Amino acid sequence: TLHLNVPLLITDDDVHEALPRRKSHGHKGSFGHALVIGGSSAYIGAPLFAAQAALNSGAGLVTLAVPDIIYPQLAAQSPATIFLPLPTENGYLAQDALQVLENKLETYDTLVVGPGLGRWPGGGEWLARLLKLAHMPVVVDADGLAMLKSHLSLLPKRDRPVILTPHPGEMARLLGATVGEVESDRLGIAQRFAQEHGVHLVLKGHRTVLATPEGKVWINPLGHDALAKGGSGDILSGIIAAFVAQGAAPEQAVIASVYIHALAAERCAAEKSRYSVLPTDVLEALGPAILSIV
Ligand code: NPW
Ligand code: AMP
Ligand code: MG
Repeated sequence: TLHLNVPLLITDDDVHEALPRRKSHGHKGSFGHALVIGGSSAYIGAPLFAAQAALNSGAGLVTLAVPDIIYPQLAAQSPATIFLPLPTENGYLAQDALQVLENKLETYDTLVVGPGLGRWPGGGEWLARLLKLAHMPVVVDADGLAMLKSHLSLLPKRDRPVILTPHPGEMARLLGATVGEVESDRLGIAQRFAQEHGVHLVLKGHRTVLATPEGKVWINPLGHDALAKGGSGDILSGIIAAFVAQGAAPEQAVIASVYIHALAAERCAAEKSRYSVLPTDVLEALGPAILSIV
C-alpha cells in the first residue's frame, strides 16, 4: 500500500546544488569515464548524441561502443570520443559483443545502454547478461528499455543504481499499458514503478517526472515542444551519465540533467523558434545553460 508523495518542482537552486562540483586541479580521470553502448545500421546519430552530450556536460572521458559497421562514420564526426567497435550481426550488435566488452567494463564509471541500439531476437538476454557484468551505475534508455521488459526482476538485485529514462510510449510498453493510461497518472505510475523495482525512473515528456526508489517525486517545470524531435532523449541519457560520472548521486544527476536539457532547448527556441531547434543545437546550448546556473 503506497501513498502518493507530494511532488517537488525542480528550481534553479536545486540544480545549482545538484550539479557536481568541478575542481580546477582536476584531470580527465577525476571527471569520470562514461561508456555509451548503442547504435545499429538504422540509428547512427543516437549513440553519437549521447556521447557528445556526455562530453559537453563534463565527463572526463567518453567511450562509444557501437557495431563495427557504423564505426567509421561515427569516428569521423567526434574526435573527442574514444571508440570501441563491436562485432555486428544483421545490422545490430552480435551476441558475442559481450565477450569483447566483458574484461573492459571495470574501466568505466558509468554506462548508458540503448540509444539507437535497435532490437533483435535474444537481445533481452544479452542486456540481462550485460547488467549482471556491469558493476557501475547504469542508465537504460530507448531500445534498452524495450529489451529490459522481460528481465525487470533483475533490477532490485543490482548493487549499483539503475536509472531508466522512458518516454510515455516506452513506459506503456514496460507496463503493458496504453500511452493514455500512462499519461493519465504520470506521478502515480512513476512512483509505483520506481519503488517496486528499486530504480530511479525518469518518465519523460512535457513536465518530466523523476521518481526515486525511496518514493520521492520531482517534476521538471521547464521544456516545451522544441524538444519534440528525434534525438532529444538520446542527449538526455548522455547528460545524466556525465553528471553521475562526475560523482553526482543518481537523484541529483537526474534533477540537474532534465532541467539543463530543457533550459538549453528553451534558449535555442528563443533564438530560432520552436520549429527549428535541432538536437545539435541543444548539444551546443548545454554549456550556456549550465553557465546560467552555476
Ligand atoms: P506515436 O506513434 O509516435 O504517437 P519506440 P523511438 C510512442 C532511436 N532514435 N508520448 C510512439 O507513439 C532511439 O534511440 C534514433 C507518447 C510509438 O508508439 C531508439 O533506439 C535517432 N507516446 C530508436 O530510435 C533519432 C510516445 O512510443 C512508440 C512518445 C527507437 O526509439 C530518433 C515509439 O517508441 C530516436 O531517438 C511520447 N512522448 N514518444 C537517430 N537520429 O539516430 C514515443 N511514443 O518504438 O521505442 O521508438 O522512441 O523512436
Ligand atoms: P525521446 O522521445 O526519447 O527522444 O525523448 C524526448 C525528450 O524530449 C525527453 O527528454 C522529453 O521530456 C523531451 N520532450 C519532448 N517533447 C516535449 C515537450 N512537449 N515538452 C517538454 N519536453 C519534451
Ligand atoms: Mg528516446
